[in-house]
Amino acid sequence: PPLPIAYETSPDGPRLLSECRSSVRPALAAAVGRLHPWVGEMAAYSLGWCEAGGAPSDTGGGKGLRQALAVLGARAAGAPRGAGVTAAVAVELVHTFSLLHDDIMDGDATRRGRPTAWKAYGTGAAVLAGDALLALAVETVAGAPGPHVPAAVRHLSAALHDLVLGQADDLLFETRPWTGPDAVGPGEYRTMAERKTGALLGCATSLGAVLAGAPATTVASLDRAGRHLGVAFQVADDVLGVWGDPAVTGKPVHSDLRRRKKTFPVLSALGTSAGASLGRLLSGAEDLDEAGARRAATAVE
Ligand code: GRG
Repeated sequence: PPLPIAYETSPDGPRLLSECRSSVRPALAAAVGRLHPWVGEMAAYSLGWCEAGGAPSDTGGGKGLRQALAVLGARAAGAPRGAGVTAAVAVELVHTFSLLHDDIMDGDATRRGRPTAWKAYGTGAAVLAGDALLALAVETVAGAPGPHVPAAVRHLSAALHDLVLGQADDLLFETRPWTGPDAVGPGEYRTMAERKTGALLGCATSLGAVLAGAPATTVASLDRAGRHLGVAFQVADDVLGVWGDPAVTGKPVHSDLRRRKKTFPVLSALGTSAGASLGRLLSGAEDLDEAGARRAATAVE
């Protein structure tokens, strides 16, 4: 059925992202400014606002997709501008926290073309910075004006639980075999992606509507749209992890294959007639060398 919300399209996605990022930046900077200076520096570093050591710089940070979805989702629901900005700040803080902790869990050395926070500041410090960002996100929603704040805090918390579940699914996938009855299936992959990536995108599109007291059907529609987008986004990310140009992705060529990650293209290929030989190639614990990764990429293709 038609959704009870307005929608807008733009021929210029990057411009829209940049406009939304600029409109959220003062509120995001004010929130980060409330952190302990040392922790705040790590947060600012992770957001691309300074160098390690604190010297100001602007490396651009991330694309700002979640911020833009929050601003536009709130606008689509007819929420006041402030509700969209609050939602954008909260989801960007959660996103930054999740990347900080994810980079530690994965042992990744670079993010957005720079050393990851744990590489620049040490693991303990980066865990702490992530913790502070998560607390700040909840505080941002809890401190918003209006009678719908408790519902918004619950909405954000539900998304955080899904994020944890998605990350848990992803980690547990690593312990599962490549082939046979215990292998990871496409349905499980979808659930994982919807939680790990979709939950926060769904929260982004819908949190401003919750803060503004929009009808439950509007909130559910916006949330569902964000979740679908999250699954599509994760699949696209996985495709880039196999075939992406390192100059664009910032990751080494075949990085996900070399690390034997159970991503969408790989799991799909395992279900085909070439699956058994691909499964044999991927079975093992060590990272694949470049020749092995190239053979795996050909098999996946
Ligand atoms: C909520 C307590 C709690 C834990 C979270 C660490 C973790 C548990 C979950 C990790 C979730 C995660 C890192 C998902 C990956 C999502 C993803 C594809 C991120 C990349 O997003 P982009 O491309 O990044 O929008 P930029 O750099 O543009 O911001």
